Amino acid sequence: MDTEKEDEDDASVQEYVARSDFPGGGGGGGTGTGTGTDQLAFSTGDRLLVHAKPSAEWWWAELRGVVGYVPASYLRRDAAEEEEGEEEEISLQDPWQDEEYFDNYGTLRLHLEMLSDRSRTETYRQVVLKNSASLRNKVVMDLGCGTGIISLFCAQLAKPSTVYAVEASSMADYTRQLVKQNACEEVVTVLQGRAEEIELPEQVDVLVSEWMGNCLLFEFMVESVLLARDRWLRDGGTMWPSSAALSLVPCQADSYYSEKMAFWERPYGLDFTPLQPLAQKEFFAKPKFSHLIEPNDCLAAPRDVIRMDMYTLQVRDLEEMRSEFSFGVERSGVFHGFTAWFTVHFESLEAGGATLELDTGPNSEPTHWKQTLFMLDQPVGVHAGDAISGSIALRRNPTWRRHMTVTLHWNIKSSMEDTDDYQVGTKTFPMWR
Ligand code: J7C
Repeated sequence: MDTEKEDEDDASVQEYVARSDFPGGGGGGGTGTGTGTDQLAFSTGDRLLVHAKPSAEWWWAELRGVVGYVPASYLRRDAAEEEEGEEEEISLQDPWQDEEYFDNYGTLRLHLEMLSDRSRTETYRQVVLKNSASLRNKVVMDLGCGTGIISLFCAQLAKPSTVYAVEASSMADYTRQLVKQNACEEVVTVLQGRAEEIELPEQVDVLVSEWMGNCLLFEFMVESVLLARDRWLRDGGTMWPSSAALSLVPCQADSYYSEKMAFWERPYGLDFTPLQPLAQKEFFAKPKFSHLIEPNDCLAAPRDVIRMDMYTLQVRDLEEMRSEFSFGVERSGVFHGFTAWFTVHFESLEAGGATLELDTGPNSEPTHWKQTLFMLDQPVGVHAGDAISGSIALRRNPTWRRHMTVTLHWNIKSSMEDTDDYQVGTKTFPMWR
């Protein structure tokens, strides 16, 4: 026996402790199609042996004799064994990555993208316009105002007493100039700083913000909005948006599947299928966030799976949001994955006034958010009448506070009379850590 080698191996294995639950992606049962990811599930406090660190984000680990990939940021070194420097290095990094985040918003690229999104920007304009009478003499906070467009709409279309335009990035300098250039400085006060840290001389009547990210929650700017609400919104004040919902639908994604997976079947007359497992990892492990689903690719009627009331939602609720779903398949086709998008609602300031909404789904004008596609590892043929049920869980990364994973479980019940066949699967998608 080569003891030397054994010792070497042992030395390279490190014990880590789970900071949080991770549901993994294996699982399954039934006839089992659509599973097959090699992620390892674990619970808070589990001790895992890490054998290899093939990438900064995904490590190869062992728990009770089972091996699989685990997200590195869910693990911490056991305090007793901690190697000098390592844990400290992580703790020195900002879990919010604010420097990078606000640097990005200090350039025009993202502001151009947001302002060019007509349905987004026009919805906020309509909200101000339709409520202009009630906004008279009101105090407004525009959280994360960017170039100040919403604040300028308020000053231009209504007569609020003050709008506090809060922006943490260096764009705030330009926002101040835009306010002046458009003769709104009597009404709009630009405050540069994080909304969590700024001081206002008064409570506000309306807290308006455009905080939504991919798949609604990514970036978790919503946390800043909730903290500002608790500190600065007066009793009985208004939140815009007032509520939000995440919608989900099982879908076909033929051209994406062909482009990334079927491609390897016979390029230039050659069999490249040994590359398919790699393609699955590279293209289907994370969601595709700039997807535009055709209404015809929806295999069932979409459902709202997560609902958020912006008055009652708490920061701790953001740690994990989950729900069950059940879809009746309405058209036969290929079930490639799930597509998600969001809608937000703006209640009227007037009793009985109409609620406005911004819908980023396939039946509305496309927005810069587009939709988010979650590909199964293997497509499954389905028929009209089949049922797809399951659950979705959005879990915030315990270390990196702007990131989350989305775990989907599904169970396909065939409607064919001669079979009681069903297939189940589960998959966890990091977004992006
Ligand atoms: N405080 C101030 N500004 C913020 C904050 C915060 N806590 N979080 C985000 N922003 C700004 C950011 O700099 C950018 O201009 C805009 O809000 C982000 C909009 N992002 C989005 N996904 N709607």
